Amino acid sequence: MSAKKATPDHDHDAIHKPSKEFSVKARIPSMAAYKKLYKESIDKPDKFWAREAKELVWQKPWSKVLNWKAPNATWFEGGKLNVCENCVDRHAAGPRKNKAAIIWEGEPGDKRTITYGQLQKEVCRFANVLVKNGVKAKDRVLIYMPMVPEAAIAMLACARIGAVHTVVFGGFASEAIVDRLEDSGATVILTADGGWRRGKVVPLKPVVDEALVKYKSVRRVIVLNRCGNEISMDADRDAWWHEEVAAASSKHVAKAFDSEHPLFVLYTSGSTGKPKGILHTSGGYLTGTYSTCKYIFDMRDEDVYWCTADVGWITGHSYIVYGPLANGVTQVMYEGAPNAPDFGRFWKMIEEHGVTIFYTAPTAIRAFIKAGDHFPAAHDLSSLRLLGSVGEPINPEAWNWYHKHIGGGRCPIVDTWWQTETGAILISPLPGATPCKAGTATHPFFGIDAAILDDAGNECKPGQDGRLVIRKPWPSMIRTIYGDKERYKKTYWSDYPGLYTAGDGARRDKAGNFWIIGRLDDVLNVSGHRLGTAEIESALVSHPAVAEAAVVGRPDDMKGQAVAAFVTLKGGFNESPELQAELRNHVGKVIGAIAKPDDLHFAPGLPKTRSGKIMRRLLKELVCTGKISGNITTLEDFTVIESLQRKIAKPV
Ligand code: 6R9
Repeated sequence: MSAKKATPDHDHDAIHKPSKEFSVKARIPSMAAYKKLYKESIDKPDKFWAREAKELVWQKPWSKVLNWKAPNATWFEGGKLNVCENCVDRHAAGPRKNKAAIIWEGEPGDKRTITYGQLQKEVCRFANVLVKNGVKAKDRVLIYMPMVPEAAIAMLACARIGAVHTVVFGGFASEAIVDRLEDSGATVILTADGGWRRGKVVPLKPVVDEALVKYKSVRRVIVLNRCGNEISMDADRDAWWHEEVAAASSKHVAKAFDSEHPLFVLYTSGSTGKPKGILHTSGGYLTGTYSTCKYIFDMRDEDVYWCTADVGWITGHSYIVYGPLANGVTQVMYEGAPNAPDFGRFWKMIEEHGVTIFYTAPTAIRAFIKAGDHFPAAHDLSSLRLLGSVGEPINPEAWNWYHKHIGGGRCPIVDTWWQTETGAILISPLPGATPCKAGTATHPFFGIDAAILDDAGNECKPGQDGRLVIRKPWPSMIRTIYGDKERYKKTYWSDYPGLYTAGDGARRDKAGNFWIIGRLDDVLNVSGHRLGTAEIESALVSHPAVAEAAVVGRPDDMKGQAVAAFVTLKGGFNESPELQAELRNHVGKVIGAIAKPDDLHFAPGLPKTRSGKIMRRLLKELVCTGKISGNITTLEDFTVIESLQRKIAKPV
């Protein structure tokens, strides 16, 4: 690297220690307490994880905590549990019966509160519906729904009867459904007529119909009436959710399944090849999501927690459905877009519901910064006590804004690093213990043996870039790529035999903090210098005119790779050759001349996945070939690519 600091200006280097007030009440109140328990969890992982798992309800205890023969792990062998019972019944049977489990808002403003007692009845009814429709343990059920409580109910009902759910984002097109049906062999689909997004109905059932023209093996489609948009129903194949549920009993006995019983398959799209079906199982996954919620979000009975993810993303699985419900917390769930009707929506909801813990993504934070400080300023956000971030490296500009304008300077921010494959958070501050610094996910969670290795497999020195690996198995880890054990081994376990490679580049500082510098496929090599996309993007975003930036490499005869940057501007700033030059120089000042973008394109928007990640591979294709031909089924907004293609053809 040519420079150590991406953004030396402002107070980006400030270290934010947890306040005394937060620490005294926190489960892990100091770094000394973290270090002690971390050491124990690494020296004796069986002891640590057994203690965590014992806080769940097991119908039969395990005989062995871990059976490990890389890359195959069996956690809590011999143990039997029902995941749904742990998330619902055990709360419904106790003092949490009348406590709100889900406080839901639809985008148009409709509201529902579902208590744990009611949730249990709904889940039981739907489990009976699935059974009546011939769904058995291990059968795959595809869920394609909007963010409504029924999406969570559908997932929990599958878990209850041992069926394997595979949730597909409500924003994906029929092609993505066909791919996932073919790969998973699902024969039943749970969907809705449509969902609300940005003031409009996004039709869902018609997309399913389109997919089923190509894929013929689905025998039942159960359709929730959410929006009342016109849809067609196939009398032999399709059934209405409300009619099925009306005829079903609200009593269902939860049978126990093996700890390694498959719980769900969630597809992630790689840059090449067909999407990978990440398989997670029951006992270990639930232990991991339960335990991380308890320590990292410091969840309490009195908390009102809100994670803004979609259930079609792993964050929605682990930190809307399984982790929070296993902890018996009250949570807010929201159907629509953050700017419906305007960018004040989230802050209004936090005020109204008294949200105490808020978990969102850097992409959303950058959109809020662009929209303006007056939106959060118009609301009382004093109920908040803890903030979280996930999905991408959070650039210091966004971190500081989040800390000041949402957290009122008082809330710790947990920058949580993890992946679909890891099932649960692996690297994150603990809010009552860890001194935080903008842009670092800080330290590994208990039981997580994270390291950064060079190409030869040696541990990198502080400041040196390398590959992020995990050296010991953990309970919520991926078990395989569905139907493709070879690809599983090759993708995650072959760079360094026996170690899990995350595919992310990272570096540690002298204090041991982990800094994630982005996907290894995205790292640039400019004249022999490795440059993380995250750093150059951070530097660009630290300029007052820039709302968001994406950086990719393009081949260059002289330098190997040249730096191409795409920049969206904040309101009030205009595209001009002067600003272009100023931004290039700004990167030069912040990082060093080596990182100065060779090309700088102003863009109206950046191509992103529905979960908010910038799709750099599309931008790379664009700067290398002038057009985009790769797979774009996971893209959120297709018009962004069209306008960028026009731009590249005719640069400023
Ligand atoms: C949970 C989730 C995984 C990839 C991961 C990394 C990036 C996620 C991050 C982060 C820096 C963080 N990522 N959290 N990078 N800091 N706090 O996002 O899962 O969709 O599978 O993506 O996201 O590159 O490898 P998934």
